[in-house]
Amino acid sequence: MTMPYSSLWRLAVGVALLAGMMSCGQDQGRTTPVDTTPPGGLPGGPAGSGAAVPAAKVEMTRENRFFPDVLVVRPGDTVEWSNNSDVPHTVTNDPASALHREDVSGPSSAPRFDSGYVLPGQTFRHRFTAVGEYRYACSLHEAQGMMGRIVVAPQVGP
Ligand SMILES: [Cu+2]
Repeated sequence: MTMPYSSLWRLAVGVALLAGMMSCGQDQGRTTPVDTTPPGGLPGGPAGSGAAVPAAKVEMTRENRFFPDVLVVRPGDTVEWSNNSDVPHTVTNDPASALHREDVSGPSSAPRFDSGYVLPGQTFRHRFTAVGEYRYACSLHEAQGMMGRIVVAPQVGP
């Protein structure tokens, strides 16, 4: 009697996949070419539902780079930076903490942010509300060109 069980299992997997595809489809309307969900879904899933689920992710790499270094998001989106290297990095948008104040910028209406040290394996999140361009740097590797940009684009279309 193994046939009924395996058929049921196959059906369950099919339904799960279909549900996953449908939930992705609900997000149409945004043009951001960023899909941070790895194939097969998030192992473990994001902890703490209700907290801002990051709309996009930036990796802090072993090469002392932000990847991607330019990211387009929508107002209200949360971006998560994750340190996937072996050394600390920072996400610095505050000219007071940057090596060169001209390396960082943001809309005048938006408060500046600074992660402080993000240790290997740790993450930092920031929610962007004001439309505009935010330039930031890693204060530890700014001289090596570890800089990035978040562009918060207004919602357009239906
Ligand atoms: Cu760094």
